[in-house]
Amino acid sequence: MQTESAHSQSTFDFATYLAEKRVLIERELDAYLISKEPKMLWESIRYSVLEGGKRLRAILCLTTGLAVIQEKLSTDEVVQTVLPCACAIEMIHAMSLIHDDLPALDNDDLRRGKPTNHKVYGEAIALLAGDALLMLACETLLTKTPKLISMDSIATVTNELCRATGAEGMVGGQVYDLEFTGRVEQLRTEGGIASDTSTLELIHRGKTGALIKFSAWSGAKLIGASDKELGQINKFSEVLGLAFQIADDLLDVTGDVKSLGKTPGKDQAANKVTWVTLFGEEETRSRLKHLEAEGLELLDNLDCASEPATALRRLLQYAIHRSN
Ligand code: GRG
Repeated sequence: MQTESAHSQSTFDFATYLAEKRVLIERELDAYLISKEPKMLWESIRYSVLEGGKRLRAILCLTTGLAVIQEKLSTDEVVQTVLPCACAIEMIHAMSLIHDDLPALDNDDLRRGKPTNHKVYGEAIALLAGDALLMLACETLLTKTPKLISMDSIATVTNELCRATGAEGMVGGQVYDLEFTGRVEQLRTEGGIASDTSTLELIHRGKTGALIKFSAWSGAKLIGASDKELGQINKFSEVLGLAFQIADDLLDVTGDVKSLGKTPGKDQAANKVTWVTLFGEEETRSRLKHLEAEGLELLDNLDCASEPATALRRLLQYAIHRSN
């Protein structure tokens, strides 16, 4: 195991790292999603995929790919190998936001500082754009991943993407979220399942955690990480995914519409089960602090290249301390 040097931490320019990776990802997404017929469908797809977003999941995927120590590929070759997968992840993420914002679910008018997809294109097109993106993500991973990666490995990664997105992952988590909505008071007073936070973790692991875990795992897997390395990355990304969602819950009460780009206070208004609605702000902040320490410790024990190790540290801290 290699502990990252203080020197590489202090000289690492995280803002530039994020900006450069975002440009790469957005350029690639733009090329994959060239507008065709029917025009309205493609406009709707491009609106939600290309206009805004932190690209955290895609950057995580590229970073774990770069973190794998191997001799065969240059940095650029690693990035080109993992980029289709990173873009597929952004497609799945964008579709989940489109569907999440629909009146049948969260009924939001604002996303990334702009009207939500269904407000611009109507509910039917928004629904269909999401459906198309699901399939486009699989197609991208299967057809754009460079041929130097075996079809077996690509199939394994595609299968995991399907699992992370479907009933065992994001969709399942969203259903738990719906099931517990409106039951904050009941869970608070009855304790039971909520008293050991397992309700929250059940929701978060699926709704948000599964795609974040996949993002970290897939980058490393495509570059040939060992089972041991993948196990370590999985442990780290479980902490990251949970911390990311808890920070999101906190932002719902502390953020403002301008920096969030969406309407704050919606969790409380909808009586959603979140860390903040169940345990309050102070307890939520304390949980985040613990998760940050746990995540950083896991990274200390990760055997990986020095700059990506620093990037992973900063990604964890960014996920926790972000303002949007
Ligand atoms: C997958 C078929 C299928 C349906 C989706 C709607 C739904 C089922 C799941 C909801 C998933 C969801 C929207 C979870 C919330 C995750 C979350 C905190 C999103 C915000 O992510 P950021 O902050 O967004 O990374 P940006 O805008 O930066 O990309």
